Amino acid sequence: MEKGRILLSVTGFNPQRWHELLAAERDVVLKPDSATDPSITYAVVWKQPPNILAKLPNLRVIFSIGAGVDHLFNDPGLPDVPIVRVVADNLARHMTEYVVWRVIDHHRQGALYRAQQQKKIWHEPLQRPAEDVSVGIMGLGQLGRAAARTLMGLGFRLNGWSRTEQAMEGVTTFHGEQGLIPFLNATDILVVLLPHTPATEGIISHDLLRHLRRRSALGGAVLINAGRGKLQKDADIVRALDDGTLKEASLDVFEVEPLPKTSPMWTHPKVFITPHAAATSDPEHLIPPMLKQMDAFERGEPLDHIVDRAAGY
Ligand code: NDP
Ligand code: OXD
Repeated sequence: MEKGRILLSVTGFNPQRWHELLAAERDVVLKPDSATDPSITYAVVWKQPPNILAKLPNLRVIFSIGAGVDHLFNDPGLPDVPIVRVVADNLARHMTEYVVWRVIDHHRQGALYRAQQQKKIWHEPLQRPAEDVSVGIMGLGQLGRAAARTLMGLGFRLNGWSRTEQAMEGVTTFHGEQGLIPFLNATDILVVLLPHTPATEGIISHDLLRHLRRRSALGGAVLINAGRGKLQKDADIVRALDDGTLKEASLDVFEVEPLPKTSPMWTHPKVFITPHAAATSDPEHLIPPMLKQMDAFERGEPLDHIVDRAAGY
């Protein structure tokens, strides 16, 4: 098979570096010259405009620029070719940093110390050890497992929830609908690393949050969402923070992004916000394995990290 051409289609950020690295080895089209460019074999995409892929007659593989592929499924004309998503140590480390940063900040009472500093208060609050705190990872996949491993090393107790039955040493695992409430009941800090699929949309509701452990070593339950904004109901989170169902939240993702200026989350004293920046795809690390996969595909070898379309991730 000949070296296939690539369509690079991105919205929301400047793809210059992605272009340079891909173009070092292959012919790259930034905008298809014609809507039906027959020379394009691969598409490398992040939120591509709807229906552009459907018009490429010889498209063989779609590469998602992110680990999440919900951005692709928004396209009503998504062709029926394999979709490869990002699975990379670099991304997992990046996400682990974010999760550990937020877990530690909540555990070590960062918000309280920041408030004390504002008022020049010298006071040491009671600090419970990590072993008294259970972190529940919702979505025990590539990123959830990486974060769990590091948190375990810090002494936290770990629970994990997945769609299918999973095992991980040192982690108490739960799965499926029947495992959800027991998982929440055993969790003080809920870390959401699920994909956005029809089954997970809106799952982080007030009703779900009220099942978290209240008698917690932290003095209340904590939510950290670095999965997707559409997993959560923003208004329910605000309600949960206001009525004490949640003590604090760290949110990297929101129902609408960028988070509208009118959102009460921006100024909520119990919310810590980052702008969908928990683990940004880094072309320097992600392009080389992508190009390797294209070479392997052309030698007739199987692709890695193919999305299960029926499951939606
Ligand atoms: P994986 O596919 O490796 O893991 C997904 C996990 O979620 C699996 O454990 C899976 O269960 C579980 N899951 C999926 N659907 C359900 C369900 N209906 N009920 C229960 N569990 C479910 O994904 P990654 O770990 O690589 O990535 C996770 C998500 O993180 C991405 O989809 C993306 O949305 C988000 N992300 C966010 C970033 C950011 O910067 N904020 C950066 C990168 C990713 P099972 O094990 O049974 O398959
Ligand atoms: C991803 C993301 O899915 O950056 O990789 O959100």
